[in-house]
Amino acid sequence: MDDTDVTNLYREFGDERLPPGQRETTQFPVLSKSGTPDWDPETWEFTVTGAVDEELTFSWDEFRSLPNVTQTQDFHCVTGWSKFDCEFTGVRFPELAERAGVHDDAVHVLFSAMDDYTTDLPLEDCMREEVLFAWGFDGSPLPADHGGPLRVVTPHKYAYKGAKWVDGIEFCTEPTRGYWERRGYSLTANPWQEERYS
Ligand SMILES: Nc1nc2c(c(=O)[nH]1)N[C@H]1C(S)=C(S)[C@@H](COP(=O)(O)O)O[C@H]1N2
Ligand SMILES: [Mo]
Repeated sequence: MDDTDVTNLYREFGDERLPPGQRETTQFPVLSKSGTPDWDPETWEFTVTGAVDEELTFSWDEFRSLPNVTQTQDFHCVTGWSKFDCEFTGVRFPELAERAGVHDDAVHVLFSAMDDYTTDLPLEDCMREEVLFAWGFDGSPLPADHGGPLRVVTPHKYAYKGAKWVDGIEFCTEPTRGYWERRGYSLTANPWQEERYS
């Protein structure tokens, strides 16, 4: 394993790489609340707002020019399947947070997406090397149905914490609730504790 392989992060949370109640699949199923949104690289914008020194806006070209990493990660869906060894390429969450200058009183992050999906996480669960804004999968552009052009991946959480078609993040001084979190899914979503519902 090298430092771009984060598949051993499970050791922080449990004994087994495959979380309890999950089965491994080699497929990559698509789960979306609604259809795959269209996007235009000329008008696409990504915004960083809220409790930051400087609110940021990126065009597609600007976002693609940010420093990026390629990581091998596992992917755990709350509906019970896990896919091992996904290779994602993208921008680390802390990279963006540093550029914006997150205020000391920020505690939570709300991700928003082009299909009006939202999801939320405590800031400390986002400030990790393996939380990526990914535009590449297995050496190719991220497929549109898996969230292309840009999605979040959260290998330490169930995958509903990773917004596909993400186009904005807001740093919040109070906890907030995303689309599935308002509908009964777990706020914390730790797969090794089987935190599926709240
Ligand atoms: N924008 C957006 N992101 C989303 C969703 C969605 O409906 N819209 N579904 C979530 C859920 S419930 C899961 S399990 C994963 C599925 O990702 P996949 O379709 O690439 O397998 O995306 C998550 N991110
Ligand atoms: Mo899901």
